[in-house]
Amino acid sequence: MSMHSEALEGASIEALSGDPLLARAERAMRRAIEHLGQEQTERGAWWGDYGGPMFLMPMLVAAYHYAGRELAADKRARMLEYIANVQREDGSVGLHAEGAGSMFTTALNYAMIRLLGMDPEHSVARKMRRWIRDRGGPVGAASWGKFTLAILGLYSWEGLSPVLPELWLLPYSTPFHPGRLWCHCRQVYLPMAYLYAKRATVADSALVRAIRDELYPVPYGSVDFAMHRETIAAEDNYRAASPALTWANRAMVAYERRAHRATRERAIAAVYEHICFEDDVTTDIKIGPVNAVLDTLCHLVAGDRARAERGFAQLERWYLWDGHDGLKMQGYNSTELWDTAFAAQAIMAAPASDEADAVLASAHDFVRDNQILEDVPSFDRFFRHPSKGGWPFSNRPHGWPITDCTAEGFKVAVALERTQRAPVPASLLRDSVRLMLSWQNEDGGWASYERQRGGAWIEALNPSQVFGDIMVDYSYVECSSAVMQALAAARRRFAGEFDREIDRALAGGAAFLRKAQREDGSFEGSWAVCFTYGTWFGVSGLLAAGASTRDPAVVRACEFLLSKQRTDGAWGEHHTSCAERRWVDHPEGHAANTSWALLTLARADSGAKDAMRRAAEWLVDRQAEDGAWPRESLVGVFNRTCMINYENYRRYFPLWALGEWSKRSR
Ligand code: LAN
Repeated sequence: MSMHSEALEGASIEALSGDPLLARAERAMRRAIEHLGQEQTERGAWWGDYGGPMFLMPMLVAAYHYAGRELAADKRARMLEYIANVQREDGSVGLHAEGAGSMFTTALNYAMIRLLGMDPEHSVARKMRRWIRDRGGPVGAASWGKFTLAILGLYSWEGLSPVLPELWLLPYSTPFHPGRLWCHCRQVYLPMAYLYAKRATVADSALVRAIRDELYPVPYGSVDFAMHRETIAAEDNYRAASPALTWANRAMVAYERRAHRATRERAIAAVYEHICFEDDVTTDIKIGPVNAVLDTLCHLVAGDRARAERGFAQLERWYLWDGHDGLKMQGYNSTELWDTAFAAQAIMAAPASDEADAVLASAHDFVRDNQILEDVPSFDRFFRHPSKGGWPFSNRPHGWPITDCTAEGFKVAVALERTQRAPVPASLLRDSVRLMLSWQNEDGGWASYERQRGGAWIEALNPSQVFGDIMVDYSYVECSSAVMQALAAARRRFAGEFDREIDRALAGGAAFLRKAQREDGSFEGSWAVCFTYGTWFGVSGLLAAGASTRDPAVVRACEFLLSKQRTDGAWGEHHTSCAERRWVDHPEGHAANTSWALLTLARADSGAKDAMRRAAEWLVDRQAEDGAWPRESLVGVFNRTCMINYENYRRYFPLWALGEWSKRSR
């Protein structure tokens, strides 16, 4: 479209509304949709850089090294470029790309750059090495770091707390049975138990011996590793060991000395069966990046070359991403369903156009074609919940359904049902409703993948040191709210069919959200930074359950947001909000934070018209030439401490917020 006609159209809107800001917002939305159209993949999806965590790629490179596999030279070079880009001034590497240095990730990335062929005298290597050695070396790394180094022959298995495969032989009634753990935790410790039991270690080599000498400030042979099981660098100690964990670790060390051979063999076989099952139900993609690597290593150890091959093929196909700052390993196999469901809803909130309709039609088809159609076989024997009717975070080949992804997929499927030639069949929508109902927890909320199966007390046994809240699948504000919004849509769509069940579920959900609201009116988010994100979900969930915009909980939430607005109209929250669990100002306004706050105020019909206008104006001013918003600091998070990049949030959340705000301001 020429500048001239754009100006003319803008003028006509301005004339209609008499409000130049609304006209500018409308133009911004049109450009944002155009940009989204250009970014949409052939399959109708959006998919973006999902890097951030800095412990993933070293694990991948360790697996390549173990297998004696070479990564292509151009890939190796781009990986090294990435590390040079995220290395901190002081030489360290953070747990995530923007975090302060940790021994866990600095030691692992040092091993990685050396395995990738970087010269030890390269300035990147020299600075990193100095940081590690000045702090006593890898004996202070968090447990997953020591574990990976042990596989590489850069740490001794003696220096680890055991990861016992025998736990998988316990009856499910045991309160800490692995089947009760959060699926991501369970799927990480599953292959770890196998690799630990096998003490799987790469063959000794001159390179390994050289890296040992470089990493440790004292001769490697002189380190008494058994003395360092509980050693932890201050930088890595987010969750200090509880007395219960210390006791459990010591008990396991004692057990390990006397482990009964036949039982150990039985346990290894049971664990390996679960690992193969995970291959089979995820098209070898696996639930997440850590078990994608570790399971593949297990197949190498087991000598199943075919499974190992398939594992490597899927790792390269799905988990590697060549991004703006280098080649990295992603936190999931893709972000497609999540991004597509949000982008579609953002576009639907904006003024309609032919271009928007075309983009929506193919987005719809992607959502339709990536719903999960079947439960996994013998799901209960493998501690899986039913899957039929759910949606995953990424795509159907991955296959694990998630509560809030199901909710967002369902919302899009229903919203577009009447306008599409081949919508999701009603029977599959019903399956989805039943699945969402089946996921509700006793506390009224919804967790991420499954119902909560174990008590929160198990968190005292969290062995990771660097992550918070990984042991069981807790109810989350975001997941609960998303499902509640979807159930409210289902109640309208299937009037009369599920009314009683849905009403009961919504009442429980609302009770959970009210309890989760903090003194200051905010809701804490768990999967993005932090209180703007959580409050958007908290308020949207309450409204979906029928709360009025005058409800004191809604009003208090808005007051909280207004108290955090910056003088320039934006909101900006620093990622340390998540670890510290209190609001921490970001030095700058952030487009995603601002969008979530504006969406909340608009939906809550807040009287703060001027505050909303200033937020909208900030967003409009901030839009970049290409129709997106500029890349800002990382805004995704998991387990309180680790940031992750949602590249597309800057493409659709501002659009969504401007859409909902302007609709209500006309
Ligand atoms: C994800 C990605 C998706 C995300 C949302 C759907 C956005 C969220 O609303 C619910 C939680 C979920 C499913 C989620 C949980 C934690 C994950 C799986 C990740 C952030 C992607 C990577 C992360 C995983 C745990 C990384 C491996 C590290 C461990 C501590 C096991």
